[in-house]
Formats: sequence, C-alpha cells, structure tokens
Amino acid sequence: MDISKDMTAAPRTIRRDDYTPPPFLIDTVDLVVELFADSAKVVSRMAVRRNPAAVAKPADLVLDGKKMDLLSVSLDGRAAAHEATPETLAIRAVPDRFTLEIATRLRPQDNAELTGLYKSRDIFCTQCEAEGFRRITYFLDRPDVMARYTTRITAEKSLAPVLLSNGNLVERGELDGGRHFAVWEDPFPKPSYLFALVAGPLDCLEDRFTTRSGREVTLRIYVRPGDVPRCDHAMESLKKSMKWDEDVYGLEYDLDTFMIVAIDDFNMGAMENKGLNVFNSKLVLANPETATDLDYHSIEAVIAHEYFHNWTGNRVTCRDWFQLSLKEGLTVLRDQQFSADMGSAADARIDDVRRLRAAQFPEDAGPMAHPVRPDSYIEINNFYTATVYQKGAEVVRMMHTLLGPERFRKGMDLYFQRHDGQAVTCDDFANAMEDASGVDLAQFRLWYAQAGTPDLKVEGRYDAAARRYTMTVDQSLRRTPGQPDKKPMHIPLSVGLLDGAGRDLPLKLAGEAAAGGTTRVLDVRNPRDVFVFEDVPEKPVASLLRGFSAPVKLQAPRSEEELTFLMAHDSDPFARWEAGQQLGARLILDMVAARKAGKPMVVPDLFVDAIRRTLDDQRLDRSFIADAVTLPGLAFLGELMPEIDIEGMWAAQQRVRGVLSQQLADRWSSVYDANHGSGPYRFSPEEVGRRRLRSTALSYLSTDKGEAARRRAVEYFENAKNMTEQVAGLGVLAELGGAEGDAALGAFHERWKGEPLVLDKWFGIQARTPTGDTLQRVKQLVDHPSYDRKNPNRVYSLIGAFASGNPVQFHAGGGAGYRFLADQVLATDRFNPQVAARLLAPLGSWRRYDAGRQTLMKRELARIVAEKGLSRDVFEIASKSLD
Ligand code: 0A1
Ligand code: ZN
Repeated sequence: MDISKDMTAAPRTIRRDDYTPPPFLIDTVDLVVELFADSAKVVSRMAVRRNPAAVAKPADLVLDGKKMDLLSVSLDGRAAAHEATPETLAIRAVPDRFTLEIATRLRPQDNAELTGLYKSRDIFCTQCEAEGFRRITYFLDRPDVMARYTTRITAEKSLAPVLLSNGNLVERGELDGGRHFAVWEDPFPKPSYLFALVAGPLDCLEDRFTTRSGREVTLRIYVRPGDVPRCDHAMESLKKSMKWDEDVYGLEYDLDTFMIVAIDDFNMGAMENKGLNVFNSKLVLANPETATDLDYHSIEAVIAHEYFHNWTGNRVTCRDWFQLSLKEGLTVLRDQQFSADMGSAADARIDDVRRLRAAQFPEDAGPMAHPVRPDSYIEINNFYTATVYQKGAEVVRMMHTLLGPERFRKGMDLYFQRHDGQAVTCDDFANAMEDASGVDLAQFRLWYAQAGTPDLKVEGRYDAAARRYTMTVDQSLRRTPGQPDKKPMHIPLSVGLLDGAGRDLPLKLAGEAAAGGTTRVLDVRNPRDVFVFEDVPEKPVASLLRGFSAPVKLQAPRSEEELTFLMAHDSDPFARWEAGQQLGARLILDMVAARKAGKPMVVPDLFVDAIRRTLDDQRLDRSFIADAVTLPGLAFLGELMPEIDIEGMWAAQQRVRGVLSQQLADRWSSVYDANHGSGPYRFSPEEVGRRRLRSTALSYLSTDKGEAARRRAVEYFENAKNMTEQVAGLGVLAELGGAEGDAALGAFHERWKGEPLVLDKWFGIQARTPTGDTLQRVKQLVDHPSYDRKNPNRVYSLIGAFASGNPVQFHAGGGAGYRFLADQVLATDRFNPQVAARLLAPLGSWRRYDAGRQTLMKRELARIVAEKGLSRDVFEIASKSLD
C-alpha cells in the first residue's frame, strides 16, 4: 500500500450546482480505535438509514475511503457484498435501515500528509477537515451527514498514557498486556470533519470556567511534558474568549470539558474539532523568552477563533464545502471583533485591512480568483483561502454595517434559533439577517457570488452658493476567471465631511428633514450613484471609506494637502491611517515612474512634515504611531501598479526610508530613547505599542547602515529582554549584514538550537532578508541540521517566507528563485500535497510582471504541471495559474 502519494489520474472538478442531499444518513457511529507502534486498527459500527429527503434511491451505499487496508465489512452482523476502488467502497443492495460494521487498518507513522490519523513524533493525532475522516474509516465523508459518535481508544499505556476524543469521557480502564482504554461520548451530532482523536505522552494545564448559566467546565491544554509552563497565555485567552462570546453574542459552551492539544507537525494553524481543538504548537506555547508580541497576539486570536467555531461551525455547520465561508468568514469576523475588544480597535482594524490587502487583493486579481462562495473546485484543501476567510469576514462585517449592531445581533439569534444542529448555506445566513432586520440583502448577496475587488471612484464637488456637496460614486468590477460579466454590487460606503478646522460636520442628505450624525453609510448600488449633502457651510474635505466599510479599491482625486489634512484631523482612526498610506503609496509610485523615466526620485517635504507631526502628536497611542509611520508594503503597492516593478518599488521605498531616517533623525533617536521600558514583560496594548514604536525607530535609525547604526543595533539585540526585542534586533542586523549580522545570527542559533519554534524565526528572518545573496543562504539552510522538510512550520518559515515574504529576492536573479521554489514544491508534493500547494501560490502571479519574468515563471509552472503523479492539490493551482 502506497500511502505517500496521491495517484489520482484525471482530477475531477466538483461543482456547487451539482449538490444533492445524501442518499443515506448515519445516525450513530461507534468507533473502536486500537493503536499500536506500527499500525492502527479501526472498527466503525454505524446506524445507517435512507435519507427521506434524498432525490434518488440508489440500491448501493457508496462510502468514501482513501489509503487504508479494508479488513472486513458486515451488514446487520452478516458478511456484506461490497466492492472497493481506491477512493470508494460500495455496499451492494442495502435495505432501508441497517447496521454496518467496517474494519480498516492504517499506518499513522507513515502518514506524512498530516491528514487523517498520523503521528507527530510520539503523539497520535487526527486532522479530518476537510476530507480526512475517509482516511480513518469508510464513511459518507461530507458535512451534511451528522452523526453522534462514541469513540473507544486502546493503546499501550507506556506509549500513550493519555487517550482523548470528542465529547465527555464516560469510561476508562486497564486491559491485559500493559494496554488501557478510554471511551468518549459526544452527545452532539456532528459532521465527520469535526471528529478528533489524540493519544500519546502529554501533560496538561487544567483550569475551570463557570458559564453564565452555571455550568462548570473543565479546561485542559495538553502539551508535551515540560511545556506546561508555556500554556498560561493560551489558557487566559481561552477564558477571555468564553466570557466574550457570552457577553457579546449570548453564546455559552455546551460540554463538560473543553480541551486543546498542541501538536508540532500540523499543516494549518488550528482545528475546531468538537470539544477537542487541535493546535499547531506555535499557536499555543508562549513565554516572554521564546514568543514575540505577535505570537502572543496570534495565540489569543486563534484560540478565540477555534473556540468561537463551537457555535459558528460546529453547532451550525456547512451543508457542503462551497459554503466554507459560512463558518470561516463569520468566525473570522467574530475573532476580529474579539481582538478589537481586547486591545485597540483602531489597531485591530488596521491589521485586518493590511492582511486583506497583502493576501486577498492579490488573490482576487490572480488566476485563482474565486468568489467567497466558490462555484467549483478540484481539491477543497486549496480553498482555505484569504478570500474565503478574510474577504468572507468583510462580507459579514458589511452586513453588520448595513444592519447596525442591534439588528445584526437579532440576525445572529435568529440564525441559531433556526439552524442549531443543522448543516446550512451562506444563503440561510443571509436570510436570517434579512428576516431579523427587514433590510433587503438581495443585491448584497452578490458579494458571495462575484469574485474580484470592486474599484470605487469617488469625486466630490462643492457648490458654495447652494451650500451643497455632491459626491459621485462610480463602481466597476473587473472580469475574473469564469466570470466575464459582472453586475453592480451593493457597497456600504461610510463617509464623513470635515470643515477647515478638521471638525466633523453634521450630515444631511438631500430629502432629509434634519442632519443626523457625522458619519453616514451610503448605499452604493449602481454603476454610478450621486449623493447630495445639504447645508454644508464651507468646502469640506471628504473622509471616505471610514473604518474600511467595504473591501474595495478606492480612487479619489484628493490633493496631497487634503490627504495630509486627513492624516492630522480625521476623527476616524482608520481613515487617518489610510490617508497616510494613500499619500505614501502615491509618492512611492510617482518615484517609481520618475526612476523609470531616468529622473531623480524626490521625496516631498510635505510627506516628511506629515510623518514628523504624527511622531509629535501626543494624543496618539504608540501602536497607532508605529502603524502610521510604517510605509505601505510591497504587496499593497504592487496591486496599485499596472505592471509590478519590484526594483522600482524597492528603490523608491528605500529612498523614502532614507530621507525620513535622515531628516527626522532627532525624532527617531528620542523615540528610541524614550521607549526603553523597564520591568518584567507584559502583554498589554501599551507595552506592545511601546516595543513596536521603539523597534520601528531602531529600524529607521539603521537605514544608513553606518557605524553608529550598527553599534546601536548590536546593543539593542544584546540587551534584548524578551523574544520580541531579540527578533526585532536580529531582523535589523540581518539586513545590515556584515560581521554584525553574521555574529547575531550565529549567537541566536547557538542560544535557541533546542527550540524549534524559535528556530523558525531564525529561518524566517534569513529568508526574508531583502539584501545580500538570500537565495544562496536559503539553499544552504535547506540542508541545515535544524531544518526538517517534513515539518510544515519549518517549510513555511524558510521556503514560504522566501517565496511569499521576500519579493525583492524571489524575483531577482534571472529566475533562480522561481526554479528553487518549483523544485521545493515538487519535492514536497511527494509526501505533503497540501503544503506543496500552499508554497506554489507566488508563481501564479506571473501576469503581473514584465515579459522576461513572465516567461521564467510560466516555465516553472509548466515544468510542475508536466510532472507525473502530481497531487490534485498542486495540479489545480499550477494548471489554473497557466490558464
Ligand atoms: N477550520 C480550521 C482550519 C483548518 C482547515 C483545514 C485543515 O486541514 C485541511 C486544518 C485546519 C480553522 O478555520 O481554524
Ligand atoms: Zn476557522
């Protein structure tokens, strides 16, 4: 049995329109899983009946299954006529209701795909979303088949002292031969993708939470022995999440125990299995010595995300995988709201938008562009995308904006009231929102159906005599693969008008009796909409897309003076930050054009002054200042260019940095000195802001690469009191290069060589260094003894960081970076197609580059597609990228 390679011949496209209800239902599943050192035996006993709602009445029951040995099949206690193919098992001529028992054998220790049942060192664990359960036993492995599970696990006690599965522990005991068992019962019907099993040598941190109705819940975080002291932050995050969901959505936890397990080898971030969340260990383990502020933040957000899935995903799940955003978009919105409530709402929103622009906008403009609710796929694992997650969250957020918080909450209540225990669709969600609020969402639903980022052009005209301000809004949506013609969307456009002193004006739209509020959400619905504001006493400056009220690309002919004015005065913090980004982007792009035309790149004083004012503004908190003085990233800038000019963008960005560094040198120095900090590490918004601002200043102070800069960076790195400071210092030193850079990298490795999660930072910093011969270094690091090509964290931190996080180096060198990536994709695809497919994405953007790079990138894609025995995962991305 070859379990290392997906040998599927001609990959089949699955279409949303082909959905039909399952012909059979499975009410209960009793699993017996026997774990051994070199195999696992699984016996599944299922109560099966015909689905009264099925459209067809087939004679046979056809189950999904993959990469297992079938041992036996019996129906109502007797041998059953059956036939197996590599991906199905057909049970012939079944009655209307029966008990089916199937025994299979698997080899978890050889499963490097990390889906189904596998081993992460000495720990057995499962990953069943999306289609992993079929690698454990034959099943109707689709989310609309919901069953009640009982799981009995047996194992040798010395090898696997801890035996876990979903639900409540109902029995445990000793067996002969040093073995023991545990029986878990999950009272809630669930789809197979939420099944989980974990067994191995684990320690746990235990705590309690009392729900608001008085249910006592035991909380446990399981980790490798020795890691328990690194679980406190995760536990605090869990308790905050549980409380927040009660306070904000009235949602309580529903089992007696909630368990989290940290696993070192995990393809994704984490997984919301009912009552037994499995996490990538990097999203659980933290202490100030080994984890950065960003790690602390991600842990809090992902613990919340997975916990929130208990209602949005588990209690109400997806009918089919095309509805993935039903649970993911909604749950991301909920974790974003949670993060906003835990710290600064403005920072949180800036973060959301940065991510969306860096990952989702390029996806929407590339060959894999797909709607939030896709219409087809070859491999569902390829659709856990920024579009489904981040844009999906924006879609739910827009509903929140259109309905307002109270009606949105009513919509959520109605959604749970109607659909608890069901597998439903994105339309069901929109219906609940519509029915609870009375707001018409008919046109709005296009956000689920149409791919691509809408372009919004906004122009304003002031008529002094009539005291009227007219805003003209044009929308357009470019074609995307499979969607040549688009309809106009319903776009909530949040706006304000500022007077000459920077104060918000009260807003009164034509036809309204009186002014209402200073921020208004305009309903943009047509190719062109015109909005007239009345009683406007003076020519205002418009604040547009406040709070980033819709995931669009905004174009507005605003002068540089207007943008600096907004940077200084807008009452909406997001819009304030955005004005700076727009101004920065505009001047960088102007400089790129100048460079191309052989002209000098000039940084206008106005921009330097605006940054100086931001640094001097005592009212702003430090995180916001750090955000505001950080220049737009290359991914965002690239999206604004008809053809991406990497060298040009990089040169211009460096020039702006250089000018800001020089002209504001005194400011950076005083910011650096003033934010030294003292006392033990605390993960609080103030302390995080302080550290961020200080490392931002350090980075500006290092731009000239001079002696003083090197000395300061070395001092910062050597005196670092926590991992946040170490990583910031190491990043700066790696970019400075030379003896200081090498020494710091060496010292860091020496100190942390026993900590894989910390070494990931070491790999990542080197892979992301925009200067020097990074590719050569990355190639050497692949052979480093600390590197492990089978561990997804290592692969993402080295290969992923280079290809996706270092555009300057990835696109340099006449295609050597492309060739390296393709080689890595092919090598990885032999054992882990999911990871291989994720690495591949950057090659798909070839259309955005010059002709030379296009040829080189396409050549690598073609080489990949031509490979024999390619997985469905990689085939889909590579072939669609070439289309
Ligand atoms: N549902 C999880 C993410 C996840 C998705 C797929 C996986 O394997 C293919 C694993 C995890 C979440 O949203 O957190
Ligand atoms: Zn999720």
